[in-house]
Amino acid sequence: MKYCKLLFLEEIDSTNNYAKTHISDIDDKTVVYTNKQTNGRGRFDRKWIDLGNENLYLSIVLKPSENLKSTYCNMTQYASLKLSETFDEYGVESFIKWPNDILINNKKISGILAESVIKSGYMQGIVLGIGINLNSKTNDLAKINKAATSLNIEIQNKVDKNKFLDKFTEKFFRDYDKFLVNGFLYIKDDYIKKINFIGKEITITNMDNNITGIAECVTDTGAIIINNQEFYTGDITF
Ligand code: BT5
Repeated sequence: MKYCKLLFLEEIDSTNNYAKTHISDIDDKTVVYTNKQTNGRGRFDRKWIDLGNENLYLSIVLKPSENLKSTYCNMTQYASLKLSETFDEYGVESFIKWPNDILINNKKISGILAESVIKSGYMQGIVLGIGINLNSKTNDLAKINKAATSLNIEIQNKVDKNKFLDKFTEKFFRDYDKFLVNGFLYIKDDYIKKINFIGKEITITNMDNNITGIAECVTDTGAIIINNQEFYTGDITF
């Protein structure tokens, strides 16, 4: 693994919690991962369900310099593109459900939780938490409150977890420095190919507000335009 450092924990409440608490002791470009996550989190205090130790639960710790902070808000988009490109290598077509899910056959296979760590008004870094279903049982997936899938089911074969981690981290870090400097524009064309709702009517839910309209485009800074308004966060349905 030449692209990043790895920090393995056998069991932890949440790799994001661990990375945030210990951020001062963790180097830039470190991937914290675990076999068992007892209290995995999604956005807005939702849960990320642990489906066993053959799946991936990881947090990438990033500490870019102050002058590159404007790219922070596009980090989830960058990670989702690199994840989707990793799935390509397994011969399955995946889509990015903006802003933070990866879907295969309309079922969620991966989710991303990006959190900034700010101490005394100073940004210490960003923790990109990612859950990826690699080897899960259909029965366990059925217990999740939304349609979910796992790579072993899609390719009808067991997935080597370490190989997947290797492929993903290589993809993520190979382009990361260029992405930091150039921002969303650097990935815009590739990103747009991986989303499937431009030109369709979508509803975006943002802080309990629903806005419905045609998703017009993605801007050079990664926002979605609906009804002439820019959105960087929210949940979409279409
Ligand atoms: C996310 O939130 O999708 C972000 C999930 C991030 C999880 C990783 S695991 C490593 C790191 N440490 C953490 O504590 N978290 C990160 P959100 O968009 O809010 O989606 C949450 C929803 O996804 C839940 O309410 C369920 O509907 C669904 N879900 C939960 N577990 C799932 C799973 N294993 N597979 C597919 N869908 C799941």
